[in-house]
Amino acid sequence: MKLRSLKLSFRFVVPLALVLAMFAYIVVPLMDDLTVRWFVRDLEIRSQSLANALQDPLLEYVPAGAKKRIDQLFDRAIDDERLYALGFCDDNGKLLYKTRTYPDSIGCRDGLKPQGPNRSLLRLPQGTVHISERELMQDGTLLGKLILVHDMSFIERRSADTKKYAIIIFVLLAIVISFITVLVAHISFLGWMNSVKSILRGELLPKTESSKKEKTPSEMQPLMGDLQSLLHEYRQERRGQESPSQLWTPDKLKSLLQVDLAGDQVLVVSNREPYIHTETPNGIVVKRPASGLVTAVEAVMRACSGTWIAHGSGSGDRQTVDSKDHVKVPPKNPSYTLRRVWLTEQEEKGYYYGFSNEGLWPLCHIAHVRPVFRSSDWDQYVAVNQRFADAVIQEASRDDPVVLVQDYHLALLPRMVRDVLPKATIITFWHIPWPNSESFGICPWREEILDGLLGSTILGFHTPFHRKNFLETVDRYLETRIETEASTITCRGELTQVENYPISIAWPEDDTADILTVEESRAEIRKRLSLAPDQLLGIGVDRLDYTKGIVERFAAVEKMLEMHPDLVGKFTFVQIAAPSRSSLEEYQNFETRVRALMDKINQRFSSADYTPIILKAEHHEQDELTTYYRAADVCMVTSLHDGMNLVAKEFVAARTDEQGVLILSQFTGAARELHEALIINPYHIEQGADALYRALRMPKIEQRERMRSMRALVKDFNVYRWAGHMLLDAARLRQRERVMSKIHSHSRASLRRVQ
Ligand code: GDG
Repeated sequence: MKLRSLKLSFRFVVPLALVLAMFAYIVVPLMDDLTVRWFVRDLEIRSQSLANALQDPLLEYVPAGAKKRIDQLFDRAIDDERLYALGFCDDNGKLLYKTRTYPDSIGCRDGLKPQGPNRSLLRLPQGTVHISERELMQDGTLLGKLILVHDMSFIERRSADTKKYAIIIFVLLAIVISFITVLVAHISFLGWMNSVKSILRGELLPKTESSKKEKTPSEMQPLMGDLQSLLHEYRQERRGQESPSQLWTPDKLKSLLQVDLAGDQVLVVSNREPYIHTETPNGIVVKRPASGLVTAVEAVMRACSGTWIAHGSGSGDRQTVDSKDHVKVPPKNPSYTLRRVWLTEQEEKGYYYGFSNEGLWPLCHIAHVRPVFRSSDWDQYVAVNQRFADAVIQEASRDDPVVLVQDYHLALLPRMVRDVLPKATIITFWHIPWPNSESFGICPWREEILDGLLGSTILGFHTPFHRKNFLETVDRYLETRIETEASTITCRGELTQVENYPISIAWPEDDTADILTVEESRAEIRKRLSLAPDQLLGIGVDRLDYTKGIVERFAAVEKMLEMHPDLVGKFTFVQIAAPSRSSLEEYQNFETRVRALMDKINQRFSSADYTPIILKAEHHEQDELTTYYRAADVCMVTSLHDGMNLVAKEFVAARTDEQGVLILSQFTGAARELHEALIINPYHIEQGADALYRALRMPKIEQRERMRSMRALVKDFNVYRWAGHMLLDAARLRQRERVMSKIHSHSRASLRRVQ
């Protein structure tokens, strides 16, 4: 405290001292010089008038040699206290008459050199004097010259006094100004602090855009937006961290639905269905597709029943539904209804492969693949969104269902449903990143997409960054009212709450008896791949997609083997790559690149019984994936851009032994939560290689510390919490809407009574 005030006074005193010094050494001498010049000019005028007055008597007395009269004349003249002495020299330069006071050294001024800026000044032992002379002429002949000597000491005295007073006045002024400045600064600071406090307490939060300017002090307005969004993020994070010890479970989610959304109908709508029935020579088989969305939402649906509306994409799908296109799932333990929507090949091509995956997918991911937009794809996208919206409306057994809309395939659906079911609570979750407003501007139908999404009651993203990008995009392209602090957008008179809800996975329940333990998994996978029991194993699990950084991952493996040849033969990397969107050329090219790089690396390092990279480009069952996660020493998630990435969380959840290292791309949403992973930039190949080596050499104790911490986080922040928070927010909004509509109908009734 003392040090701070010392610093403050130092900051204050030093500039003041500098200003004073400048004043004393520059301003005061200048003032002094100016004053002297003024006085000298005065004295010269004065000397002229005196000489004029003395001229006539002298012209009379000098030729007459009247010394006495001249002495009297001179003595009378020097009665004036400032005129110090008078002298008269003849035309030969001889001093004829002088007063007693006349300094001998002046004589007739021959050989005298006056000093200073004013050549009329002369410094004598008795003080500085001013000398002026006047030639006396008679009938055109020079009679002599009159020398007038003025005392300058009074000027020096005055100058010294002026200096003194000027410095005193300046010091006083400086103190007064400083005091006023400090006072004003203090008062402004207090005012500013009070404004900040009011904002933090929510007192200055505007209810409407126009009141924003009225209420907020002008100096606070530039800060308002930043403070509000910081506050929002802080509240969000705090809400996310509230009582993490209270574990969110399927039961808790169920009771939330019963209590807070009592009796409300839950409908999920997504493109991808959670179960695909496929015809095979051995009959129809059912599979869970490789999709992060399905992984997350399926867990929620198991907990809350309801109906899931999705595209029936399997060859055996039609055979397995009833007359209403319904089928009960999961097949082993049915707990909710799957309603299938049928699409023609042309519709699927335009809406799914075209607009969604050649347009929106690359548009939203920074993976340097150019989006392609075609009008014909857009037409299909609009038509198919309408098809799904119709299915939602058909499945709705009441006018206010809770509709959970999933992902970028169905951006127009919220508005379509809202138009028919205005009371529905529509929660839309965008599973992929949202780009910045400039990038999004590339989409030729950007306004339509934004308007479609704003039909939602709640719109969710994984991270605050994506949420912010969305708000900025809407701000740029649509006429709406945006409340940054509350994170709401009002469009066409309806409010959309935009939030970040980081998605997660279902924390594995205890009844996993049929899944292999870590020890069994290690042995099983090594045996299956013909590896030595102590072989170091790395794993990657992804859809075969260019956003997942598979090429960069392989390059990092290659670099690591190159830098650490001792690990050649001892380390194997297994890439599980579920086929995805393989009818698109971009995906086919990507697979070719992946395979070519793998072949190159394998050729470079393999031997008779060693292959560094094994690619399993096929679909795997979830339990199999868990076995791989458990068998691995390191899991590499190197996405170039990813909304969240659930593989990272699944690996952590599978490691009941608290061992294994996660390498995680900084460009995933998961990197915001799993800080104990080795976070890398996947574009930096050496960094990836170093992380891989470090992971393979990491002491068990460090692995445990990191894994334990990540497991605690994923356990607490599981998918039930994700869904729970969205549904709780929806319940709150529904409650508010019900109260408001009651108030409106009461006030309408009273109005009618009055009329
Ligand atoms: C999107 C966003 C976001 C993989 N292979 C198989 C298989 N998988 C499963 C994994 C995991 C899921 O697929 C992949 O999830 P990701 O999150 O990694 O990625 P996306 O599919 O791109 O998901 C993503 C996610 O939505 C959720 O919001 O995290 O950012 O891009 O669960 O285990 N599953 C099966 N067989 C496989 O061969 N059954």
